[in-house]
Amino acid sequence: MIGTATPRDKFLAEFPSLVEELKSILTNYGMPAEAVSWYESSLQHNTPGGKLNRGLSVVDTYAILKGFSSIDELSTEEYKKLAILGWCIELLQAYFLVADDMMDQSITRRGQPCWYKMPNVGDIAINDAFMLEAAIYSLLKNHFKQEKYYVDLLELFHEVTLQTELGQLLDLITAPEDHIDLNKFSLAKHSFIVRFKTAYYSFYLPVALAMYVAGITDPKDLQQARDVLIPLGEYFQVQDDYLDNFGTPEQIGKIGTDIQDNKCSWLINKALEIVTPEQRKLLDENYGQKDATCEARVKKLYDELKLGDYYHAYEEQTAKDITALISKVDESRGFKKDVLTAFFKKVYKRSK
Ligand code: DMA
Ligand code: MG
Ligand code: MG
Ligand code: MG
Repeated sequence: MIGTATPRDKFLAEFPSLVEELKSILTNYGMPAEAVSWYESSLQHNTPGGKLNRGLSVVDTYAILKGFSSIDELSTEEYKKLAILGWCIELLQAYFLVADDMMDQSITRRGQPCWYKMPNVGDIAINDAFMLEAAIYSLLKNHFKQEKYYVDLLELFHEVTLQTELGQLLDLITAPEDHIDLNKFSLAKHSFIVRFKTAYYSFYLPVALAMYVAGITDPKDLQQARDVLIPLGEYFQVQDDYLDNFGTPEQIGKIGTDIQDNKCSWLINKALEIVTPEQRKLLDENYGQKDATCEARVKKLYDELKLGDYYHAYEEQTAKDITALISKVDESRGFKKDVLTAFFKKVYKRSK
């Protein structure tokens, strides 16, 4: 029923026609039906099915910038444009996640097997990841080529893609599998990694895209958005690190791998700050080992250290800091604090 459709349903309803549009690009190249069908499976498995927060935020941000009280005030044509940009972020996310799950050797994602773990997929997932990224630029060309901000959109996607890849690079080389050295970690290094691997594409990108469409593009306003959204994205990845250990697979749709993967997670960094020498020895011997017994020892120590309490204190302090940052935003050129408050509310105290 249209009357009771949620914003998520409305956004999801735009996806099938984008899949058809993307398939038709392959068909027009004369690709065999088998390949078109493979591409469709990859798009369907990897793109919808998450929380869709990033995609939905493009639409929400635009509505707030326009002074609308609900997304229903957008015209049909306006809604479609914003939703396509939202789906472009979800495709970018799909591209990163397919690769991330291979690199992190994860098992499940969004309550299903990771794409590379699906029957007959395996390493073909590498090429599928590239094709998910390529889909972004096909959609942008088809729907935005006529807009004066087309090049801005392209540059923005290219820049945040590089930033994310830089974050992923640091995430991976800080977590070598064969050489465990917890001295390489620090909360400062963690902050740098997560701002790059998560905050730019998940938080700055959706807002910046909506700003370009709304025509609110003074560099000072883009900077104001970035100054709040990057710390907010850092907080979001700290939540992800917390949930990797303290969330259940049913809750988060994935099985945590950070301890076995030797990741420079917020939890290990907090633990390293407060451990006794004996506890440090336990971490040196068990962190980063591909072994469930070693992992269980680390998890038990995390409980004994009451890392959950430290996390909740961090969360309260961060909420105050971000609220203070938002209150300082200058709205004189048309940017709106509500964009930032709305985004903050979506992630504050999240449990999935
Ligand atoms: C997420 O890092 C970053 C990107 C760019 C996918 P992660 O490996 O902690 O994510 P997840 O916990 O979802 O695998
Ligand atoms: Mg991962
Ligand atoms: Mg990762
Ligand atoms: Mg994680």
